[in-house]
Amino acid sequence: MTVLPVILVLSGPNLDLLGQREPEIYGRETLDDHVAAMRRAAAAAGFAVEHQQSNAEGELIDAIHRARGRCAAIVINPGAFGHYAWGIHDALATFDGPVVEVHISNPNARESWRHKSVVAPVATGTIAGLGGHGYVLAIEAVRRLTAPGDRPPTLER
Ligand code: CA2
Repeated sequence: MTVLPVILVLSGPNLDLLGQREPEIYGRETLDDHVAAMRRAAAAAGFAVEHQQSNAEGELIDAIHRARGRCAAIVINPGAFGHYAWGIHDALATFDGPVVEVHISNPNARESWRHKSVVAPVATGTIAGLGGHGYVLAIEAVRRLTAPGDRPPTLER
């Protein structure tokens, strides 16, 4: 049996409510829909997806700790934690593989308190404002970031 490398996908607070409110900002798809799309994209690229949603910062930090040395990459939509949760920043800084930050909306086009990301400084890259498609793009980014000889030029240094 082949064991596929695992991408840990983390979803922060309130993202469990996707599809139920504010569809004009976050779309009509549920979090389960996004995870299913990521699993399909990941399987096609030879990865497995492990997903965890939590409304508690400590649970997300624990999940990042468990990923160290075990998961190939982390894709994280930290939700509102992304704007102030330095514990998540510090945990991600201890992770050796690529970290892709995803936001469904474009926080930079919204209220000023959403303009700061404490995850961005420890992320390999950020995808924002592209709706749910950003999640699938994040899987493609992980594929490229983990493929020898297929890394974006800015990371070849
Ligand atoms: O655009 C994103 O993905 C966000 O990470 C979503 C967060 C927000 O605080 C960030 O600034 C940007 C909020 C997620 C809340 O999700 C809801 C889902 C359904 C209804 C209401 C909120």
